[in-house]
Amino acid sequence: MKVRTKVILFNPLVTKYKPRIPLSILQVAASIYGKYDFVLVDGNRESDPWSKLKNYLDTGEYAYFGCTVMPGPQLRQAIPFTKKIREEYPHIITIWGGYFASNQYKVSLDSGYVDYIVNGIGDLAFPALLDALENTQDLRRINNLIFIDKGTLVKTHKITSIDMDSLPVLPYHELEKFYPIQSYFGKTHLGRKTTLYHSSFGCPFTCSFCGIVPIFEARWKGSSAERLYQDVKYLKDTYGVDSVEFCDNNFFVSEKRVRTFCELIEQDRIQWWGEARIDTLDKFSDDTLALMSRAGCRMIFLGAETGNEDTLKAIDKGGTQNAAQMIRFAERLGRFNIIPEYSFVLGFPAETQQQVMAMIDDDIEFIKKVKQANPATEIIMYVYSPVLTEGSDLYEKVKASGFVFPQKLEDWLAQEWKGFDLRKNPLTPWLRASMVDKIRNFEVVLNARFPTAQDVKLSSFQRKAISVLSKLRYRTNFFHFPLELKLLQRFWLRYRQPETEGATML
Ligand code: B12
Ligand code: SF4
Repeated sequence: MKVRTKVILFNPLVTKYKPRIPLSILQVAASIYGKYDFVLVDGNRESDPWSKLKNYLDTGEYAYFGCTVMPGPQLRQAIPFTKKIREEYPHIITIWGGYFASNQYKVSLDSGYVDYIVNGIGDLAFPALLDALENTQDLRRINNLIFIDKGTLVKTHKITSIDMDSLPVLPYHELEKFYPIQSYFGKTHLGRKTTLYHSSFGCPFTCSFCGIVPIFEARWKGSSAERLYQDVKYLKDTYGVDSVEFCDNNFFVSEKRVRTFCELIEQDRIQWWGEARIDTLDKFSDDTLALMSRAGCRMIFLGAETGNEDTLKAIDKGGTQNAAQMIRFAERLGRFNIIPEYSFVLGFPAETQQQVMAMIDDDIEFIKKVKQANPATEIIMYVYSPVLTEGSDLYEKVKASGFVFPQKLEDWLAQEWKGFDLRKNPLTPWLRASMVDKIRNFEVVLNARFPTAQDVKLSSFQRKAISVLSKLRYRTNFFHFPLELKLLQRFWLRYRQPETEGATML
């Protein structure tokens, strides 16, 4: 084994609350394990991450800075730190990967301080890139790269799937050299020690609002059920993990894979959560749903998006998802003791302001119907924030409205763009403040009327009290200025928001 030049792998801060295991950089680390020396820096765990990076860089031993960048908060460290590295350590080669980097590659490379983008799957591209740079080989032959060569943007061939079973087990012991690994296994409503696990890339669908589509182009490939089980069992046996969040974009694509996994895990008493589509899951037999429940499936995140049939078509939700099915399925899943977690996207564009507002009102009514069918259904509400999905009708509409993404990388740090990817403050020309207020106020009342089951800190008295207090507002659709609820949520309940802090983790 020849150890060459050292690599820094950086996970910028996402959340200060109970950080999750930084899977993106850990998987990238696995791809060079034994070949290149690396250090892992987790911005979620460092009080002063720049000093940490600087200390490493000052040793003069490092040649590469690899940074994972998803949209939103990670930009606040990814952008200034990468820029500073270029200014203070110009010999360091900077490489970005992750969903922001892949979707917003142009603005990233135009900054002049991001040298290479790994576009989508990084497991083969990253070691190949390092090898090529070390040996001055042709980069154009490496898949999944984007870079600027003599002023021209080069986008190499992109693979959109990979044999997941061929990937090495993640080097958890390497992470432990930098951070106590047990501190990543947080307490959630699923269990005492919950971890994240990622078992597939992509999604077979092409919803036109979704950031997965431009990267994976409707491809999905998962590991085998056997490999999945083996890895979860390893986490249980080695670290005492008792619950898992499967953070795949679409965990339930294959009923056969899910069934086999459930049969294998059934005796292990692991509680778990995953993401699915309603129409896919509705095709699963009662027998499979019952098996999932016995095998520890406690909650499933489902993209409901909207109850409006025209909008479902317009956003290319595809498949066979429809409003009646969503209501029926919420009730059906409840029968198996699995909590449906329905996610809605409100505020899509329409011809007129009245139409936009009418769609928001319809969605509010629809959410109330879902709650009636199964009150245990958890509701997550987002305001639509455009994603660069060139060519889709939706994106054409977005462009026609006058919406433009930031033209300079640093513009993403401007105050007005900070809430954009959190889908809180989407800066879309068709949305008026009154519309965003209505969505947010409804959310406050809804969350008060039905406090989330995911917040294990809330006592039953607190749940009951806030629920009773909001009953009248909810029943009469009076959502204006819910100040009393906001104050209680903030100061008494210290309420968490699953849509920004993650689906289930505390
Ligand atoms: C876990 C997770 C989080 C965690 C934080 C993770 C962390 N880094 O600490 C939490 C829950 C906090 C989170 C928050 C948000 N998230 Co998030 N998150 C995820 C999730 C579910 C898993 C990420 C992961 O670990 N994947 C596993 C790894 C192995 O895969 P990967 O990241 O793709 O990495 C591979 C390649 O991309 C590449 N790569 C990645 N990084 C790098 C770096 C280098 C140097 C190289 C070479 C290669 C490389 O190589 C890797 C191996 O092949 C993804 C969805 C998904 N399935 O990936 C969404 C996802 C990335 N999140 C997303 C978003 C938008 C957010 C938010 C900004 C908004 C929101 N409301 O969800 C918030 C931020 C809120 C806040 N307050 O901070 C979107 C991005 C979509 C887009 N438009 O581009 C995704 C895709 C979810 C989705 N389907 O919409 N998130
Ligand atoms: S089903 Fe979900 S993950 Fe798949 S393309 Fe649609 S929104 Fe994206």
